[in-house]
Amino acid sequence: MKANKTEDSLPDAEPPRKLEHLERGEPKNKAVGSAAVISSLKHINDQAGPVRGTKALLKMNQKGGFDCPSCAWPDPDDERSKFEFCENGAKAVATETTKKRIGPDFFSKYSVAELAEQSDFWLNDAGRLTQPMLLDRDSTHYKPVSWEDAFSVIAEELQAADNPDEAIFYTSGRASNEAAFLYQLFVRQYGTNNLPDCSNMCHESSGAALNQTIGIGKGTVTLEDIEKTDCILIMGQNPGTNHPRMLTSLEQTVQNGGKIISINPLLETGVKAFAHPQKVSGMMGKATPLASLHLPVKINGDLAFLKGMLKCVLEAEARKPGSVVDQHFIDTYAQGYEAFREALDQVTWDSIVEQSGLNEADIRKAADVFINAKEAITCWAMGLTQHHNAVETIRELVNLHLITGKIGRPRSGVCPVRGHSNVQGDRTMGIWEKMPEMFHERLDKEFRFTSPRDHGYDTIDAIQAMHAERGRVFIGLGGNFLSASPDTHYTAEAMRRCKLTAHISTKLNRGHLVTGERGLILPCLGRSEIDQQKSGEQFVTVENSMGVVQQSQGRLEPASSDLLSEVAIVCRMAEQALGAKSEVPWSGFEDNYDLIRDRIERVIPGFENYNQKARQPGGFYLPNGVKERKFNTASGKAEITVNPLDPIALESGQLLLQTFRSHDQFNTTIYGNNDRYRGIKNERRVIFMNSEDMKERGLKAEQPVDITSHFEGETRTAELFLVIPYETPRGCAAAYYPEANVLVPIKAKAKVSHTPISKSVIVTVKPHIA
Ligand SMILES: Nc1nc2c(c(=O)[nH]1)N[C@H]1C(S)=C(S)[C@@H](COP(=O)(O)OP(=O)(O)OC[C@H]3O[C@@H](n4cnc5c(=O)[nH]c(N)nc54)[C@H](O)[C@@H]3O)O[C@H]1N2
Ligand SMILES: Nc1nc2c(c(=O)[nH]1)N[C@H]1C(S)=C(S)[C@@H](COP(=O)(O)OP(=O)(O)OC[C@H]3O[C@@H](n4cnc5c(=O)[nH]c(N)nc54)[C@H](O)[C@@H]3O)O[C@H]1N2
Ligand code: SF4
Ligand SMILES: [Mo]
Repeated sequence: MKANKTEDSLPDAEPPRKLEHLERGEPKNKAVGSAAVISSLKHINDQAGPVRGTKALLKMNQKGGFDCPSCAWPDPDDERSKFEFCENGAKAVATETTKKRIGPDFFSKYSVAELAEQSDFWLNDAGRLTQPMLLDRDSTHYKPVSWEDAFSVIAEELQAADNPDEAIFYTSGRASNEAAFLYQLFVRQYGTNNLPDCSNMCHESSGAALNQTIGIGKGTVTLEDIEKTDCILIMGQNPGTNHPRMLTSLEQTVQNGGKIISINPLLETGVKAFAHPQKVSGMMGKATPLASLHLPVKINGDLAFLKGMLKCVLEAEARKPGSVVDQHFIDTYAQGYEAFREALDQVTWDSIVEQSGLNEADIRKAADVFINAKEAITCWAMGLTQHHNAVETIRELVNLHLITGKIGRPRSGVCPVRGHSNVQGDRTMGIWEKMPEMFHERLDKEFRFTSPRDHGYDTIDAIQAMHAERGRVFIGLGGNFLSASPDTHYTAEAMRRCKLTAHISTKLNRGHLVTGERGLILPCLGRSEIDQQKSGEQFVTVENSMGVVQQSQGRLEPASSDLLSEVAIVCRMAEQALGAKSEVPWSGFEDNYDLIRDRIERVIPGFENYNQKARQPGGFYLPNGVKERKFNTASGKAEITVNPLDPIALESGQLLLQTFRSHDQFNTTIYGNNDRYRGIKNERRVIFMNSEDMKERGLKAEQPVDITSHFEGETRTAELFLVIPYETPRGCAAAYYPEANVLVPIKAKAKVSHTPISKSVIVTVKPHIA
C-alpha cells in the first residue's frame, strides 16, 4: 500500500508553521458590550460593505429571513428584536456575504501548492467561490469546468467503483433539511450507508448517551426553560464565543433568580459576566454577573465531579428521606437505580477529588445549589463529548437528572448545546451511517427501493478506509473534512489515495488543496442568498438545538450567477450518477422544494403538514417524548446507568491537551488571529499552560515550543507554538483547533461513539528546535 504521490512534493496539509506577532493582554472580565458591537461592524464593513452587510444582518434570524449560518442556538419563539444576532453570527454572515470573489484568474495565478503555503485566514479571506473547478490528474492548478462535466466526472468515478461502499459521502452541519434528505436518499439509492458527518466529531457522544438512557438523542428543554429555571450547570462549553446569544438567556436566568455554575478547566469570560449590547446599561459597560460558582475541573475530570454530585444527592436524601431523590419518578419511569447506588457506594471521595482536581467542599457547594433548586438544567458541549469516556460522562449527567426527577417537566432537563446551525436537522433527515430500521422501511416504501442495511463508515472509519484504499471516492456536502478531522497528516494521506475528492462549498479551504487523483470544487449558494428555481424563489428549513424546525430564506443576490443551490447539486449529481437505476423525480425536486418536504413528511415522523407548518412564522417544535416523560428506550424506561471511573494515566512530564476554538473562528474558518476574551491578539499558534507547569519545564512566557502527543507508543509533533501562562489546573493545557489536529491520533476515539478525543490528547512540551 503506497500513497499515489510522495508526501514531500505535495501541498502541505497542515496550516503553515509560521508565527504572526503575538500581543498579549489579560483575559477579559465581561463578555460582549461595545467591543463586540464594534467587532461585528468591522467584520461586516470589511467584507460585505455597509449596504449588503446591513441588509444581511437585518434579515438574519427574522421570521421570513434566513437562519444564522453559525451556531444552533435557538431564536425566541415569540417576539423578536430587530437585531437577533451576535458578534459571531455577524462574522459568519460577513464571511459568506463578502464582496470578494475567486474565479478562474485566481486559480490560474496560484498553484495548489502555493495556495497550501497560505494561512487558513488567507484562504477564507480570498473570497467566495464562483465557478466549478477541476484539479485534473497530475495538474498543478485548478481549472474551470462546466457543471455538466463536473457531474460527469463524479458519475464516472461512482459508476467505476467495484462496489458502492468504496464511496464516502460526508456532510457538514450547515446543509439544509431538504439538501440533507435528498443527499442521503441519493447515497442509499447508490447503495451504501457511508454517511459520515461532522456530528461524528461533535455531539455523537451526547446522541449515544441520550439515546440509550432517555430514548432520544436530543436535548429536552426550550429557551423558556433555560430562562426560567433555578439552576444551570454549564459543563465543557464556552457560550460567550460559541453560542453568544445564550448569554442573553443566561442573563434572564440570573435576573429571574436562577443560579449558574460553571464546570470548566478555564474560567471563560462568557460565563463571568455579560454586558447586553442592545441595552443602554450594557453599552455603558454595566454587566450582569453570570456564574455564581466556578469549578476548575481537570480536563476529563467531569465523571469524577458528577460522582461527587451524586454522592451529595444520596447523602442529602439519607439525611431527609423523600426530599431529594424522586422515588416516584424512579419507580414509575426508570430502572437501574439499585445497581447504580451500589456502584456509587464503592466510589471514594479520595478518588473523586484526585480525578476531578476539585476539592470536596466546592463540589458540595455545587451540589447544594443543584439540590436546593426546584428545577435544574445541565448544558454541555465539546468539553464533555471529545474524550475516551465521553459517553459514560454524559450518561452520569443524565443520572443526576433522573434520580432527582429533574427531567421531563418544565424548566428541568438536559441540554446538549449543538454546534453547526443544522447539525441536528441533518441527523433527523437520515444523515447517519446507522439509521434505525424503521427509517429504512419508511424510506424504502416511499421511494420503492431497498436501501442497504449494513452500517456505513463514520468519520474515523472513513479515513481509515480511504487510507487502506477501500474508500476511493470522497464527496463532501459542505465542511472541511481534512482540517476538521484528527491526525491531519494521516487524513491527508487517506485523501490522496482516493480517485476523486469533490467538495460542495461556499469558500476555499485547505480541504480543497489535498485531493485525490482528481479534485473538484462545486460552489454553492449560501444561506443568505436568493434561491431561484423553476417554480419561483425557494426557502429551506433547519432545526435548531431545541428541536424547532423553521424556514430560512435567502434575501441577497447570489455571489455569482454560476452557483447552484445545494439541493440542485445533489439532484443533478444523483440523476447523472444513478441514471435509470433511480425512479426518483430529481429534477422535479430541484424545481420545487415543497415536493421534497412532502416526501420528508411521509418518511420522517413529526413532520405532518410540513409545508404548512414550515410557513408558520417561527416554525414548529418536533415531538419529544421526554417532555411528557415518555422514554423511547429498548425497555420503555429511562435507564439509570453505572459508569465506572476510567481516568487517563499520565506519565511524568505529560500533560492533557484540549484543542478548542478561539473567539475569531468558526471551526476551520478563521476570521482573524485574535481571541479577545482570553487576551490573545494576532496569534493562533499558542499553547495555554498553568504557570507551575511552565516553571517545572523551565519555560518562559511566549517561549516557542514544540508539542508532541503520545499514543500507544506512537508520537506526533506540532511545531512552533508560543507558551501562554493561563489560569487552568495543573497538568492541563489548551491549543487551538485546527492547528493542533496533527496531534490527535486517528485511533484515539471515544468508546461507543467513536468521537476523536480532541479534548484529551496526551502531550509533552519542549522548547522549539529551530
Ligand atoms: N463562533 C463560533 N461558534 C461556534 C463554533 C465556532 O467554531 N465558532 N463551532 C460550533 C460547533 S460545530 C460546536 S460543536 C460548538 C462548540 O462549542 P464549545 O464546546 O463551547 O467549543 P470549544 O471551543 O471546543 O470549547 C470547549 C469548552 O470546553 C472546555 N473543556 C475542555 N475540556 C474540558 C473537560 O474535560 N471538562 C470540562 N468540563 N470542560 C472542558 C474548554 O475549556 C472550553 O471552554 O460551537 C459552535 N459554535
Ligand atoms: N481538534 C479538534 N478537531 C475538531 C473539533 C475540536 O474541537 N477539536 N471539533 C469538531 C467539530 S465539533 C466539528 S462540528 C467539526 C467541523 O467540521 P466541518 O463541519 O467539516 O468544518 P467547518 O470548518 O465548519 O467547514 C467549513 C467549510 O464549510 C463550507 N461552507 C460554509 N458554508 C457553507 C454552506 O452553506 N454550504 C456548503 N455546502 N458549504 C459551506 C466552506 O467552504 C467552509 O470552508 O470539526 C471537528 N474537529
Ligand atoms: S448565537 Fe449562534 S445562531 Fe445566534 S446569532 Fe449568534 S452565532 Fe448566530
Ligand atoms: Mo460541532
